[in-house]
Amino acid sequence: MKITRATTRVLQTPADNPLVVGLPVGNATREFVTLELETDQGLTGIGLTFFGGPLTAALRAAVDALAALVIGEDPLRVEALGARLRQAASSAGPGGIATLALAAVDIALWDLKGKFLEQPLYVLLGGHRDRVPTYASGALMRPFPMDYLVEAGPRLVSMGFRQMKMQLGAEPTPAREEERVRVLRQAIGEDIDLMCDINQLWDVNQAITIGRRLEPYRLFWLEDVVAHDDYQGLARVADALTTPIATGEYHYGIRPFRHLLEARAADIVMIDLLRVGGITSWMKVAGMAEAFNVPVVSHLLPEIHVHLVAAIPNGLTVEYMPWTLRLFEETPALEDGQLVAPSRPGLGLAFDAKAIARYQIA
Ligand code: SMN
Ligand code: MG
Repeated sequence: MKITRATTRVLQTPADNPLVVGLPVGNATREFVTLELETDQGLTGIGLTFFGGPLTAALRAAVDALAALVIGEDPLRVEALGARLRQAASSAGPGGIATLALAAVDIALWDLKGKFLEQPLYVLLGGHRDRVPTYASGALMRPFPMDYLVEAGPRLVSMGFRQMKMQLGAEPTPAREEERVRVLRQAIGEDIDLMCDINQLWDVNQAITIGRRLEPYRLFWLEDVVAHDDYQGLARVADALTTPIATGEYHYGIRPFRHLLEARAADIVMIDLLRVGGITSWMKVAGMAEAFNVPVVSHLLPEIHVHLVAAIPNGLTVEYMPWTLRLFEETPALEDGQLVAPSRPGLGLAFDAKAIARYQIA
């Protein structure tokens, strides 16, 4: 099989979240770069990437440039092509746009491999199980008023979620931070897993002080409590608290995860499919974490991550952040608080022509 053509698009959607009900959306937008790799066998692999912000046009140009380097090549040789692209972009890497663009190509190559072998990706990558726990994300954000949390938490439970994530980090005192968790925990009851994301807004002492106050609420994890590359600081917090510390979404490539794990800075490793560089690299980080007895969780893109978390023995849960679901025709079903991996070959996803017609801007 040979790759014959690469097509990219920029899609722009409203920056809403269907899990947020009744709050003003505003006119903010999100942009996604999509990739289609066609082959001489009539199979097309799809990939996508984002995080470009104002650099989305540059990210799209990077995907075009890297995808051009795989034209005429055999898409099944994912490592060979990955090495070639990494080498080609080495002066502009190892992080940033080069890695985000590489991720789109890598995802499309794996989609092609699955389609060629007529196997869903989660089976191809290990097939540990066919469904995984998932948690509602982006619905309980730090700017939202407390009375909204009280109403939104139980609504997520009634939608079928058994796990959900809130954010902290913006309240002026530890007591006010604790109050948000206390009120939400009371609203959702004891049986729901509640995660909490700080997005690097605390320092080590705040994280330990506030983290200790939060222990009675039995959080499932505390995420990115301090700067993502402060491995020693994260390790101090992880040591001081019984609540598991999750981190990893901000790292590019596979190597930082080695330092994270060696420093015992994470009880749970979160891997961002795009920043890590695609499916090939995601699986390597998951294996590294397994060797340290550390579970892994995903960041964004639930429709792709369901395959990866389902494939491996140490997959804990998939972040259900529904930003990208509207770009696809059919997306993984939510059943009993779990996300079901598609049984169609490859990613089991197809870009929705109506969404492309509506959201394409370049
Ligand atoms: C998050 C970070 C960056 C972009 C989107 C979402 C957040 C999460 O930290 O964990 O979902
Ligand atoms: Mg996060």
